[in-house]
Amino acid sequence: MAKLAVLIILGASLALLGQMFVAIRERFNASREVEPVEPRNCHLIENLENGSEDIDILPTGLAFISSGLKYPGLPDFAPDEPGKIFLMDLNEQTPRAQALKISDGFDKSLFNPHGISTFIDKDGTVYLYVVNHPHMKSTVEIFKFEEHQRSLLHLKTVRHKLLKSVNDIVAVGPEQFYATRDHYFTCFFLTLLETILGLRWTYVAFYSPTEVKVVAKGFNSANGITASLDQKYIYVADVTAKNIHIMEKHANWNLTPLKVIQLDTLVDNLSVDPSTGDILGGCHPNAMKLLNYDPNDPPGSEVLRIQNVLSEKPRVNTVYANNGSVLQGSSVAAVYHGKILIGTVFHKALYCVL
Ligand SMILES: [Ca+2]
Ligand SMILES: [Ca+2]
Repeated sequence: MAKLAVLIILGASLALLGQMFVAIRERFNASREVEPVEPRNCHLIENLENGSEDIDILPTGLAFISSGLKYPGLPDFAPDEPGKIFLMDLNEQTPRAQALKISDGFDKSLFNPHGISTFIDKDGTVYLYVVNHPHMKSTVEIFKFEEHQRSLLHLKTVRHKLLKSVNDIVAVGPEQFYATRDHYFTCFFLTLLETILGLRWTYVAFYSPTEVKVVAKGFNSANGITASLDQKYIYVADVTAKNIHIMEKHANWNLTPLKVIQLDTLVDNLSVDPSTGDILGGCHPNAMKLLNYDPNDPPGSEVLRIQNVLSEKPRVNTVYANNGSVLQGSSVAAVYHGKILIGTVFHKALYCVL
């Protein structure tokens, strides 16, 4: 009898494990391959070899690029080098990426930049907000951009108990922003478990010097975040749920869900086309290849454009798709006057004229 009980328990455990294995493969699109979609006029950007996880382009065509992210479980080609913020002027005939100087009074040796966002104040001052992970913790660094010196002046480090495992931010004021939390747990093993179990314990937090609060919750893994051109809506990518949440923003900064755009790819960072309001998503077509990195079968890249975001039937087009032979692990895309920049978590970055 005891043997039978052991056998039943073993059988049930194996069945459960099998089910979990299938669920993980499905969640990470483990068997998906991409059909190539490659604009003709593209080239890899010199100097950007170790990631370009997030990109934010100013209305003047200056692009900020965060590079050198160290993130548990993901490849890193320069583990001993601190991260950097690069600048590119997309008005130039052949734009080059140049690392920005960072003022003293900020520990550059621990700089581990992740999501970024810019904010232009009424007087024209440009602020750059950067999610930073010194010692794998989360802070938000606020810099003032000094264009003539091509440098960043560090103003403030924001820390808060609600700002844990921060992935991306969108600045909505000189000291106000929304931030996504991508995992509930901070220990790597538990983060893996929460992904496997499909827990919906992550959220969007709002920060201001006087008030910090959770404004939207119930995401598998809240990742990229941005605002609509009119600032009335906030768009949030839930990467492992493979969708984008459209949320209405209220005067008290609370968010209410409006709709969800379901996709078949793991959406990372979002940007908005300044000329159309379309959403551009940097996506991971097969995240299993990202987590089990093999240079001989690398993770691919995919950029989607979502038109008529607020309509009943938004249109989804593929702007770029590659199996990893050119670009691996795309995490963001942003456009300016017919040009597109595509960034990656740990690989290179691509510039195309569309
Ligand atoms: Ca961002
Ligand atoms: Ca991200």
